[in-house]
Amino acid sequence: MGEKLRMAARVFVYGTLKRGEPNHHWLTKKENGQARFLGRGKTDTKFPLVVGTRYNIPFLLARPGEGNHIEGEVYEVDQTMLSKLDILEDYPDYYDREQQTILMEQNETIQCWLYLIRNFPEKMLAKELLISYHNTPERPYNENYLESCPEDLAMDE
Ligand code: PCA
Repeated sequence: MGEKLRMAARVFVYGTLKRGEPNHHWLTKKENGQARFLGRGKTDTKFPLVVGTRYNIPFLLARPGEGNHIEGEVYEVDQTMLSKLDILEDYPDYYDREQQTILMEQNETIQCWLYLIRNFPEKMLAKELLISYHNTPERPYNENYLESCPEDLAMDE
C-alpha cells in the first residue's frame, strides 16, 4: 500500500502537540507511526481556549462561537499515530475529538480532527480566552494531569 493510502486523518493541534511544545515528540517518534506537517492554520469557528488546572493544560472548550479563532498546526497522520494521540489525550474519557474546518495559512480550507473538552465547569469560561497556546516557565505544563478527570482538576483551583 502506498504512503498516501495509509495516511488516515488530518489533525489540527493547538496545544502541547505543537512544535516546540512539551508533547510534540509524540508526533515525531517513529514507533508512534507517521505524521506529516501540512502547515499552520486556525479554526474557522471561534472557540474558548483556556489554560486550566494546576497542571496548566490547554483546553479547547466545546462552546463554538465563543472566544477566538484558534491558531495551531495541521498534521496528516496514519492510523497508528491517530491511535497514539488518542491515548495521549485519553480520548474519549478526557478529551473528545471532532472534525472542524481549518483555514490554512496557504488559504485552503480543510477538515481536521481536533481534541476538545465536552464537559467542563462553567467557571472555566471566566479564564483568559487565548488565541494561541505556549508553554512558559511561569506556567509550566505538567503531564501528570491524566491522573484525574477534567471535572476533578477544575475543582482544584
Ligand atoms: N494536546 C492536544 C490537545 C491539547 C493538548 O495539549 C493539542 O495539542 O492539540
